[in-house]
Amino acid sequence: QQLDDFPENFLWGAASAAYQIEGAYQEDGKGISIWDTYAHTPGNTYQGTTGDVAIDHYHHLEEDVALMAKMGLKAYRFSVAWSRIIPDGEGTVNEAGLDFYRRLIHELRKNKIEPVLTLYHWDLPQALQDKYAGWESRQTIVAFKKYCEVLFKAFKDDVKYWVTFNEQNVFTSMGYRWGTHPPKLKNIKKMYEANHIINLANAEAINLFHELVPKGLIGPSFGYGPVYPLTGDPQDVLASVNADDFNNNWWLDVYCRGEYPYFMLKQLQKAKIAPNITEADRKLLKSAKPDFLGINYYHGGTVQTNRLEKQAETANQKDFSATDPYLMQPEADQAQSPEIPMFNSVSSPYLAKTEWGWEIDPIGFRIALRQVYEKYRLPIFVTENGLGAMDKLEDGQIHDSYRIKYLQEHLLAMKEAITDGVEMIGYCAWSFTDLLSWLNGYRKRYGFVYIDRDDNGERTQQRIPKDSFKWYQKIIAENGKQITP
Ligand code: GCO
Repeated sequence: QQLDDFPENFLWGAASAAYQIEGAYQEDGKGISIWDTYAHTPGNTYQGTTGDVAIDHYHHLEEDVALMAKMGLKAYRFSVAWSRIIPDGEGTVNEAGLDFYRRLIHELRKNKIEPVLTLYHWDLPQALQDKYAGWESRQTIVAFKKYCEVLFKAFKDDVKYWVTFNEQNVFTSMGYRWGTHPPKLKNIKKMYEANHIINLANAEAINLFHELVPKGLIGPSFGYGPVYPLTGDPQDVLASVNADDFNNNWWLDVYCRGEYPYFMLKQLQKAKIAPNITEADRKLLKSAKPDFLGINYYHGGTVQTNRLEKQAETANQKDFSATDPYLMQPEADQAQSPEIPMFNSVSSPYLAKTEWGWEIDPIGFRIALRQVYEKYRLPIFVTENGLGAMDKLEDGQIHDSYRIKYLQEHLLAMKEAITDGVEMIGYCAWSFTDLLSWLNGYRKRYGFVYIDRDDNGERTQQRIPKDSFKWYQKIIAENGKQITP
């Protein structure tokens, strides 16, 4: 088919997150976050890597933005570290913390790069965790609202695009279901409760934003993947319907429709693990409407029925990687709550995988964009998509043709989705520079810009544009006209 052009003002961007790049974890009055504490605890991260220094973006701000300008980026998505702004989460505002982001936003604007500000990318101030058990308490909503108000007021004239929560589905599943992120719990009742509290915080932030920043646009970023049944057996299809609720609708329906998905809520209530939802909560959730939906896309998932005889037939397909947060791994829930109807995650027989065992599925990207737009009819901002790989320096360069191929295929799928009719604001590749992977240190790299540092030390922190840098530069310059070579 003849593909439509990208919209004229399409925001070609790249993304990052504070903890993964900034470093300077105790500088200029910053407080400690739950990620500082978690990474400092032996055994929690790959070879004990921490964000203490990360890629030292805090001290390379001008240099990093100059590289973005050189690339021609139209948008840059970053997150603000709450503990720089309010070190204990709820008390005094730290002007020096605000100044850092002021400088960043100023540099971006000067270079005609649209800032896209994420309010929460997982680094909760430790004090709120200690005092209130973090997202298990409604006190944290009060603190979050205050933090948001500070940022809305400070940046309302300079930042148009705002993201509330990054991948609520991922950080709550890792933190409360699998115990691989802070607060390192395996307690699904608490997971659903924390999610409800975060949903309320999300709604409060959106409503406050619309009051204080009427010209801006705000929405959450969700880690979305389509769900495929392994076969056309109605048992597997039913499993995929359950998995879609469990993985996607549970969050997206609340964000976009202001209510929980009906069947799943009933199931959780029966299993006595549903959150405590008051009438006032329902009203609040209904009242908050995001202006766009942020989608982070890496891959979807394939499921089959959890009937035992069916499972035995395909046992060899259950070889998925333990470090993949986008995979449905319902065993933890089943063990704790056998009543909930479930499914089993299996590898797709149709898809190749990355070095990290993540399925490569560009058609799934088109499907994802179509599904989400069909259901919620909100403009979509792709806030993350990219390939994690073990890049190797060769004669001072990175020849990442595999990344170019991956991105090419995904951009083409996105272009097809636009031609299908999906309304899109922009696309932020993950990530601009290499950065600290939460659990994989510097082995797993995503950037257009290589950073000379590794898991054992800081090295030079030199910035080296990869081959993919030039490739993306050209895509942007031509507004995506020639995606295939
Ligand atoms: C990693 C992850 C992250 C995420 C990002 C999610 O390796 O640590 O892949 O980089 O993609 O933080 O928003």
